[in-house]
Amino acid sequence: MTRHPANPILTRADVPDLPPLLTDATSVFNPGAAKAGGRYVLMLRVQARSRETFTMVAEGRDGVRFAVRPEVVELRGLGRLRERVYHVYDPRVTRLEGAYYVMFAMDMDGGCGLGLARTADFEAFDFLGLVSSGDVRNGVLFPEKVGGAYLRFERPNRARHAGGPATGTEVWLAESDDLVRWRPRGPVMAGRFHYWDEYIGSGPPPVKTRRGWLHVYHGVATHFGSSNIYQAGVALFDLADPSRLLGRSRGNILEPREPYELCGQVPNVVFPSGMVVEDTDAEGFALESSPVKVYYGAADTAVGLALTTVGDLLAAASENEPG
Ligand code: BMA
Repeated sequence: MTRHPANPILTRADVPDLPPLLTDATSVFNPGAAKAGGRYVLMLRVQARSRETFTMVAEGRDGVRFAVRPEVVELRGLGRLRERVYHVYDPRVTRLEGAYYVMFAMDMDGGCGLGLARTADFEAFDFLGLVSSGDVRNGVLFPEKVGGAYLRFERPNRARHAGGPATGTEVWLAESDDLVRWRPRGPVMAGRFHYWDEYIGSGPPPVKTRRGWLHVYHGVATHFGSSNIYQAGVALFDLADPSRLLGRSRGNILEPREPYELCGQVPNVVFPSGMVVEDTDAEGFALESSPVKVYYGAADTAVGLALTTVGDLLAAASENEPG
């Protein structure tokens, strides 16, 4: 992938003050993305100096320059949840059956869970519930039913970096009839110990192509147990049976190199979370020639934009396994 020359496309300086909640924001990162009615929309993870997390919406016409709306997203109905939610973060946006669904992580007393919200217009958001059990993160909804069921990838948190939060080495596939109650089907992709993606988790939601479900993900390399390196890679899953991994990039396709990726709240991080595919055919398959915009969090501090095409991602996903 190639970095856009305007990177980082959003920094804390772009976040409007909303006193007393938010003044002089600390960081803005890990955005969900969609193209809705000709405009590009980002759902941003904004952190305040109180270390509270807010979700904010940014909009733009060209996918590069964004204006952050001066309001905090309210998830209608979240207050009805019995668990206390400390942080809502890392939203992933999927267009499904004519609406936009946002799946996000929620930090609670018992660990991390997945929450789901629906919006028609990125103005009003309805919270649909806590949609996971156990400690899990990086939930991404498929854009359509497959074999009669709604599907998502998710990443159970069953491992831990030295001194760090719970993380995971496997992406799982889960299915649902109503988007609220989910049944895990099993692991579909594992981390490659010793190489670039030892710990893994989904990035943006999978994209339908004629050759399979194209899926950008993140991999974490532990570097002598000190600084973990977060990178982006790409995998391909079977169209009819997305539990079948068809291919996977041998190396990463984006790694921290620029100062805004190497330095920040959490150094050495590129964290892909939003993806816009420009061109699809009449049946909704992404065209191989289509430009792709990948939005990513840089060092848990700013938002970067990387450019590629569906064809280039497919080529990278057929390189396959080291080790
Ligand atoms: C992961 C997630 C991301 C974050 C990354 C780097 O485990 O929590 O939200 O960007 O760590 O800190």
